[in-house]
Amino acid sequence: MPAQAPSRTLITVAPTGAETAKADAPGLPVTLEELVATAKACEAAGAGLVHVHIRDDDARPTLDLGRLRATVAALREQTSLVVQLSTGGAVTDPLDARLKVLEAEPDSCSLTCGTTNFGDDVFLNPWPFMAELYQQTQAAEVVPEFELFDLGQVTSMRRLLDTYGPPYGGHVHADLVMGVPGGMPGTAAALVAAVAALPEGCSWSATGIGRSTLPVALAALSAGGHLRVGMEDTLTLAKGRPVRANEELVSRAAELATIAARPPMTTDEVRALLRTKDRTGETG
Ligand code: KMH
Ligand code: ZN
Repeated sequence: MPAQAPSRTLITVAPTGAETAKADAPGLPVTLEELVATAKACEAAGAGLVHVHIRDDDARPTLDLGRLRATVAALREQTSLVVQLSTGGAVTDPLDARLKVLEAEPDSCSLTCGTTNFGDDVFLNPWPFMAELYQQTQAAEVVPEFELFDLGQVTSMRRLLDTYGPPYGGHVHADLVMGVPGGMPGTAAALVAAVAALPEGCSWSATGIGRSTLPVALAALSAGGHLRVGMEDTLTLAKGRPVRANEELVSRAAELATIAARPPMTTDEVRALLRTKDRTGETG
């Protein structure tokens, strides 16, 4: 069980994801220019970390290494956000392409701790893939964020730590992704159960997909967690009110965190929490 609540809140923005079509959400950032503009606006609104999926010229998800490198470089140049690349990609992405993401040298990467039914699809994360990815994060000095879609995945995260030792930097940070059809529900009860199973000293954030966004954010704040928000997870601000831009979700999260007397962390505070490598001067 993690220790006491932190005094400030890490707000992660996940602006794009791999599942939503631009046609269905016009505010979704799918070009590099849109992504950088979104990242700047979200940083101004209180975000400290950006969780990145990129798209190709037809706005379809891609793991193209050249594009990933250019994205890391542009985000580093134009924002001070911690840059986290998704190694989850899209459900259609092969495992070997997902491993190569680390070659783009992000500050952090996501690392999902188990296979999950994902709506009608399967998000594949077999143990040998997780183990290989984890060891590669250690070698590449990239801080993993353990993505936990279900309670059993907490056990798999602990198995990784027990088998291969601590992550780069020595600090463990997890993110509860709740409310995916096939994963744990986006409820306070599920959140409390997952948090109780986390290792001592571990920091954690939570995000609730779709309708579970607000219940999960409020539960996370009251249980001492950090927040992830963004159009990867949430396309509706309120009933009948689509999200127009990611910064709306970040601003709302920052307000909630401030009401909880745990205002947003600065990007320097996020780096200190996660113990990311100083890559100043690197272009990605
Ligand atoms: N797009 C989902 C299948 C991650 O970024 O690591 C996986 C996902 C998790 O979004
Ligand atoms: Zn993602």
